[in-house]
Amino acid sequence: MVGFLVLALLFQCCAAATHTFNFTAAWKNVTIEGVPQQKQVLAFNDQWPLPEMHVTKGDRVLIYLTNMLEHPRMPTSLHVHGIFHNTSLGNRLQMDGPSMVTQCPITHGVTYLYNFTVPEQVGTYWYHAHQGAQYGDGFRGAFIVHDPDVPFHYDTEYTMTLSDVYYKPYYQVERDFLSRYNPMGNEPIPNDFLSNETAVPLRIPFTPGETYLLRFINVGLFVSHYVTLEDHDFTIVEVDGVYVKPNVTDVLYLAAGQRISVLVQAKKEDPGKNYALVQVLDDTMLDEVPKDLRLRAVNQIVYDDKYADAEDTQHLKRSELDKRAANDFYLTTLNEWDLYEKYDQQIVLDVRMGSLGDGVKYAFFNNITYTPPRIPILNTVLSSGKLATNPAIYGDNINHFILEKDLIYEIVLNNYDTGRHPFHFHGHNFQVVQKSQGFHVGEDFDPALQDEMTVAYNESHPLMDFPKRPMVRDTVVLEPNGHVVIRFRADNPGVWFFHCHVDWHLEQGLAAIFIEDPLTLQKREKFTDNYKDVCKSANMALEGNAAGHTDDWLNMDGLPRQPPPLAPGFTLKGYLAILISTAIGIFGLYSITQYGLMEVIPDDETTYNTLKKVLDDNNIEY
Ligand SMILES: *[C@@H]1O[C@H](CO)[C@@H](O)[C@H](O)[C@H]1NC(C)=O
Ligand SMILES: *[C@@H]1O[C@H](CO)[C@@H](O)[C@H](O)[C@H]1NC(C)=O
Ligand SMILES: *[C@@H]1O[C@H](CO)[C@@H](O)[C@H](O)[C@H]1NC(C)=O
Ligand SMILES: *[C@@H]1O[C@H](CO)[C@@H](O)[C@H](O)[C@H]1NC(C)=O
Ligand SMILES: *[C@@H]1O[C@H](CO)[C@@H](O)[C@H](O)[C@H]1NC(C)=O
Ligand SMILES: *[C@@H]1O[C@H](CO)[C@@H](O)[C@H](O)[C@H]1NC(C)=O
Ligand SMILES: *[C@@H]1O[C@H](CO)[C@@H](O)[C@H](O)[C@H]1NC(C)=O
Ligand SMILES: *[C@@H]1O[C@H](CO)[C@@H](O)[C@H](O)[C@H]1NC(C)=O
Ligand SMILES: [Cu+2]
Repeated sequence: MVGFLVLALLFQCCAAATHTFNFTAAWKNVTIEGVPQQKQVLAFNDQWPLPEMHVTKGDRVLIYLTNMLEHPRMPTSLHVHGIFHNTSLGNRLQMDGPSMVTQCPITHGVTYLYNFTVPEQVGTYWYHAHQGAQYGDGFRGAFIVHDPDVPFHYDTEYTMTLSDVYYKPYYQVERDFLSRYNPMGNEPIPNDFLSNETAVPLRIPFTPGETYLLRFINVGLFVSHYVTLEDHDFTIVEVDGVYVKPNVTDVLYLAAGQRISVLVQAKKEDPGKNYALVQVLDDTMLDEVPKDLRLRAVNQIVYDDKYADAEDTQHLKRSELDKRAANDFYLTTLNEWDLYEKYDQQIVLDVRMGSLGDGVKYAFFNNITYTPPRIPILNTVLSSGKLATNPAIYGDNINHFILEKDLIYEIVLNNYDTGRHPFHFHGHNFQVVQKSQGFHVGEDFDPALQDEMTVAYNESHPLMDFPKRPMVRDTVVLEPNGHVVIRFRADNPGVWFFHCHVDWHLEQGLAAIFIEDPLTLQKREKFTDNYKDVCKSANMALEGNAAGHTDDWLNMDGLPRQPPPLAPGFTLKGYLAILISTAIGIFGLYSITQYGLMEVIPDDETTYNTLKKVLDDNNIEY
């Protein structure tokens, strides 16, 4: 037995390859096929789209990332979505990537090395910037972990990314979004969407008789996508890096961050035509659907270039797509991971949207909007000794929970909001043990009625039977006014981000932090010199509490906190009224002198446009 183990270890050591990627990130203006204007993207080594990364289970990955963003300069970081960085297996948490959580932001001219192995995972992942909503501007790509023992057969594989696209740089879109001139918090409407980073139909060659593995990844910032394929079946075999019992369907639904891999059996003989692989935008997520917004892409499964392009003859309606889309709750993992029958601790997270005193619309878990601390949370964990288990040293604005080693946790997510929220957990997969449908999907709503409209989880009256072998994944959709209940074992010491993968909502603060078994983490995790240099360049201390203090660990002076609430009795309507009367004042002025306007309008043309939109949307004449 021991001999066998040694052999196995030897085999692992020598068979594992090292993949080195050396990337310099910089802005670049590119022409995306089908997009009518140049788009500024984040390129690697002057190339965009970014490369797919392919590795094999057990391999070491070295990604050198150098920040050369200029005009504007801004920090960056890179996260490989779904990878566990399991410290029990020799990995390091400081390679996970979310800025201000497990690392300091990489500032201009600085290089950070992401150095990790993938000892226990296979399947479809992706990498993206984890700094603000930066990945929306193209800092994203597929990360595939090949399995030497893949449990199904295929001849050829294709990866296909799905995303939304904004023509303006993300930071401009975000500035208008998180603004008091957008008091309803309407999410920015994308200009278009992309299939594998282009806005023209993809052409995917098929050979009769072959079996294809198609890996779909939603790498977008916001909107979910449906995918259908004319006259062929999808057999789902993998979801978020987890093998599932083959499940045949003809409609897939992918929210931001999610992956689904399917097998497709090509026709046995040349069918004499091509077929439509249709991608449909989930427009119920948009507050308003502009008439000129494209909602469908008809990609081509090409048996022969000489055949005419296939059309979307089915043209499935939204209701039909919803009815037919595979429901992940009813999938079963291939390795039949039994339900955690009981939990040790329950954490309830109520999702709400609301305005704070600055007039901006925020997102909350239990009325707290995630506000990054002064120094990365990992720095606080590693420098605080025994105090690391004391929640007080992390401040009161990051929605943190200290988890105990090996306990089973249940997280209940109740959605007091009409939006869809794909929640992603770093460092873990979780069991999805309850998942309600959406309520009032796409309806107009009165925020005051959210509580009555919401079907929160009632533990003494669950909506559905608990599955014996629940679905396991790393990103799950919380439906409008519904709930989701997930369970996991705290078997991966770390500081794990839990957040909505609609990045606009993350920017509004829809995030929590799970600080898992920090004392064990302290024993395993040592900062590399490179990590320390990155913090030094970012002018951030390696030690201290959330506010950066080391003298008094409970002193929170200078801690970044959410803005104060709206003054009592000061309703959103009231706020809007003041805003509008101010606007009318300004626009009155506008009719007098255009120069005057330029001086009075605080910001710039953008503000002018958003104000105009507020007025127009409310049918206010000016
Ligand atoms: C990465 O590329 C840069 C620019 O070509 C080079 O200066 C640097 O030495 C490379 N780093 C590694 C680790 O290969
Ligand atoms: C891209 O184009 C915009 C608008 O013309 C310009 O402001 C920006 O500097 C350009 N960026 C790069 C990297 O060339
Ligand atoms: C990557 O990490 C491993 C494990 O800690 C270490 O042995 C190796 O030297 C690191 N590689 C580089 C290039 O720093
Ligand atoms: C998408 O683009 C990548 C290259 O970036 C390519 O390897 C892949 O095959 C493309 N997928 C499809 C479906 O065309
Ligand atoms: C396939 O998925 C559907 C839900 O989309 C579910 O009802 C069915 O039981 C699943 N079948 C298998 C074999 O997993
Ligand atoms: C959050 O705010 C809502 C609405 O103001 C209130 O009903 C609820 O009790 C608060 N929840 C918590 C956990 O404080
Ligand atoms: C939860 O379900 C129990 C049992 O059906 C019921 O008595 C109780 O009123 C429900 N609670 C809420 C808040 O709906
Ligand atoms: C991390 O590795 C340990 C040891 O193999 C294992 O028990 C644990 O389940 C792993 N955690 C995760 C999240 O994979
Ligand atoms: Cu969300």
